[in-house]
Amino acid sequence: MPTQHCTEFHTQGFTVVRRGLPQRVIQNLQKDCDAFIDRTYNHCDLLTHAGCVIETISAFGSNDMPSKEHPCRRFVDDFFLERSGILDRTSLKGIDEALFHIVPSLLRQHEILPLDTPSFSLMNEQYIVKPPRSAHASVFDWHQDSQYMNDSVRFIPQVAIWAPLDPVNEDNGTVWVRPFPNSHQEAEKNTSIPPDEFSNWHTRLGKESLRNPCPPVPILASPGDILLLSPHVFHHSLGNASDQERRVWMPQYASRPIMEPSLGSLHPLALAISCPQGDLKNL
Ligand SMILES: O=C(O)CCC(=O)C(=O)O
Ligand SMILES: [Fe+2]
Repeated sequence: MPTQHCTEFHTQGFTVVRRGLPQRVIQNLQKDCDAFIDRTYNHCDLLTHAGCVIETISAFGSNDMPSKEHPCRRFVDDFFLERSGILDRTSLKGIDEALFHIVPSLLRQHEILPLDTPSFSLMNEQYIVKPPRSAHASVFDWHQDSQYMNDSVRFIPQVAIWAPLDPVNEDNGTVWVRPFPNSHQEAEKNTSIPPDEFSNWHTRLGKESLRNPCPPVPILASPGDILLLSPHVFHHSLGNASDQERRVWMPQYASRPIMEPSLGSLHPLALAISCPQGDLKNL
């Protein structure tokens, strides 16, 4: 039997797992995010130059950005070595736990991505930070995450994790998601979908949601909660009208490594780091 999160993800295009990340991991992510925010402001404006997006492996300043073929984009040890310039070892362990154990184990538990592949990978990691009082500027227009990808890679099954590090609501620019249509009919079906049908299924529902849009729902959530988003579901967010920062951690995973289509097997689109197998409890 598919879990409720599995059913929701494959019928609505998203699901929220409440209290999916423990408090101590949240604290490490907040600390890490703050270090990246400082680092970003040292060389550019987060809002006007970076569009509120901090890609963790690229946010080292324009001169020392790791190239596409740098091993930190493919191997977990090199990834953490690169990031160790930002954070102490203990905090990095918390990030490691979240990125490579807690979230992958949750995705396996709820069968969000096909389970038959050993090459389940982290494909990107970013913080989305909306500065205080940026209501008119920190807006994300309606989009599907897959629309930014080349056709040859957008059909690889993927999921975005959107995990707030501050409470999020309509006032501080939370994300609004437009559920796929026909949720009720689709929910009747067996939603543990075969791996090779993931993308066709979600692509079809994404297209249908253009023809027959459902009302969007705001994601009201606290640190620890995790929104799982299909790459084919439409979403947007308004600006941050509050007087506090709105920080979100957003790693993305794929059922296999996603490489730059024109450049071959050594050049990830962003990251292509295989996740360890097994449950957290077995590690
Ligand atoms: O955090 C947000 O407000 C939206 C971010 C988003 O949709 C994205 O980066 O693709
Ligand atoms: Fe998005």
